[in-house]
Amino acid sequence: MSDLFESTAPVIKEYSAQDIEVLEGLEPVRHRPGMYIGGVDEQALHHLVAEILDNSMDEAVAGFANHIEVRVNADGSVSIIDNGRGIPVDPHPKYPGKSALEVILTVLHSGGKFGGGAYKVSGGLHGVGLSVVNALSDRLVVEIARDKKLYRQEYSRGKPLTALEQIGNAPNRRGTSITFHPDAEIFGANSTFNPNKIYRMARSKAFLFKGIKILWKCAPEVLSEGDTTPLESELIFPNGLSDFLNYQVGNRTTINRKSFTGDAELANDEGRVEWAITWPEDENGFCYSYCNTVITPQGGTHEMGFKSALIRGLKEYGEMANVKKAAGITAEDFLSDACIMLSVFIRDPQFQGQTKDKLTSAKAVRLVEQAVKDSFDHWLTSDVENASALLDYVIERAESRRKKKEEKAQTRKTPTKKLRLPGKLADCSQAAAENTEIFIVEGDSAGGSAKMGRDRVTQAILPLRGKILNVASASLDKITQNQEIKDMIEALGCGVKDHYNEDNLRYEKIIIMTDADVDGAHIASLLMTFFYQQMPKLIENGHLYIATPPLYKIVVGGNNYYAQDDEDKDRILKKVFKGNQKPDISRFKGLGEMSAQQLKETTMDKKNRTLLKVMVPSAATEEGKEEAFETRRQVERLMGKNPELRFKFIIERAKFVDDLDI
Ligand code: 0RA
Repeated sequence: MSDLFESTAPVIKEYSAQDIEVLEGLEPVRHRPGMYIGGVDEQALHHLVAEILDNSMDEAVAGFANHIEVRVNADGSVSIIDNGRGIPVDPHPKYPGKSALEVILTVLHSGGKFGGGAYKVSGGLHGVGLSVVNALSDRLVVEIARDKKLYRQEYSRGKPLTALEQIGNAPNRRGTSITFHPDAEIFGANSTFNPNKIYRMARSKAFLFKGIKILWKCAPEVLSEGDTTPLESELIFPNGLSDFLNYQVGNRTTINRKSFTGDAELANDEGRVEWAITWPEDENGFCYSYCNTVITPQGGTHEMGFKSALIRGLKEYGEMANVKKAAGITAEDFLSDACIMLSVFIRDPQFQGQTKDKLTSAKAVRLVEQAVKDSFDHWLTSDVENASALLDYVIERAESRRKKKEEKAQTRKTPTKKLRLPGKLADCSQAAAENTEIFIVEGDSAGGSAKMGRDRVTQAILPLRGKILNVASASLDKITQNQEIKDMIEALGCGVKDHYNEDNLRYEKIIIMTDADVDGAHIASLLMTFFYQQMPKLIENGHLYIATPPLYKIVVGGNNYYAQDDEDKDRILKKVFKGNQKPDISRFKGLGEMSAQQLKETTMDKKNRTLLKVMVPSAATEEGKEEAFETRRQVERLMGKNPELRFKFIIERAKFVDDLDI
């Protein structure tokens, strides 16, 4: 056995140190800076500062530094100086002849690999590493105070200009000083730092981390006229986020007497959370959330946990105070127009996607929720007048939301009002739903052939552009804003979810018609997911169908045959092929390639077509319940928020597919 295994094992190429140099050198960064810092514009330029500052902040958050200096110098360079451990200068074990410092500054993604801060923010536009800043600077000077000695080295465009030198002693001091000047070859000759932007960046960091003192210095030469950025300032905010919130909210009046602010350790030593929230009367809210002092513009799991703690807390308070109406409030009513600042510190955070602006660490939901809940309950009960004012405000918002919704529903029902239908819909002429069909068609061109090939009296066509939103993973807001989905809901007329009313369904059959390829299958599955989630009764009552357009056209001896798939094609060929004839087989690239006549004959005509009926187990019957539950779980698993599950499902089944259509 083991022999066999040995003989078939793949040969793994061994990389030499030289290969690694080639693979990990900094040329790619200079060649394509946009891939690493998101462009070469002003924002990208300031990412360089954020990168260095984040590194010093990591050192502070991990408990090794409490003082940072940020300077904009007269020559247009920026210096960031911290009193952390100092970047290690000893020889690097894996790169003979190089110091750890040089590896960190010249090898991509090498920053946190040895003994780095436990709170390091991985990846993103920030977190690309000091080497990226070094590569894009025409001059970078690093000074390190470590082990009572002072070291210095200069770089240009990613390459050392000098050796690492010991330039003196540092008996009472530790830390890292990095001064860099962005390369005009990359950012253009006229690119300069905006001191105010850097000042605000530094100030945010000071707000976000109470334990830090940031000294700001700006050379007067770099301030343009009218710029009121201070030349020097000591940024230290002992009240952290609470100060930040006060600063952001200013003197606007609030519903609540006092903001709800605080901080707490997360369970199991997982980190910390800090928050500050208030409810402004003008309802001009915001929600700024951060992870390890880096902003998460798209929110994520920490925000979910925080909001969940608050809405649960308020509802429970309402129940306790016997306020019946509190049962109907939602997180939206409570929090969508509040001013929220939320900051978490967790180890090895996970972020979403390319831009990494959303925290996805699953554990953050529960940890933050737990940590905040007690504190919020206490805040509510400690000032009953304050809590009642807030609860009244939220109930009022919930009621006005409900009223608006009712009004909307009312106007929809008014018979004098003409039914609103989407512009893209080619409706059928018959008014009664009986015996009518709507084809939901992928793409405008296919929609065109379908319109021409249809029976105008009973068949309607709604062309959809491209892939529809994956409703299983999108927020309700996104779903209702999506044009394709809006059009579909309007055309069907029956409403969604709790408002679904089959009496208003405008067609008897809803037929999904997409290309006979993987993309088409994907769109069909997205559409089925949509119906399954938003109008399950429509499926249960047998209204949803899938059209089966052919994949091949076969011409033999002047006769046309259409085949659904390869099996079908072989079957037809076997049946009709005669020795002396030469069959002409063509494959349709999509519905749009078929003529209106072909589409009618093969796919739409009630006499010739094959429709697949979409069915799900009905939750209405006892035996169906279990199965229906399992189906829902499976749909959630495959189409829902967690792409890993979908990926796993596809990978697991991929081995059974021998003819992947790519
Ligand atoms: C790698 C390892 C260690 C610290 C640092 C990097 C470090 C990087 C920067 C960047 C700016 N300031 C910094 N301070 C430290 C850990 C060294 C140790 O274990 O002593």
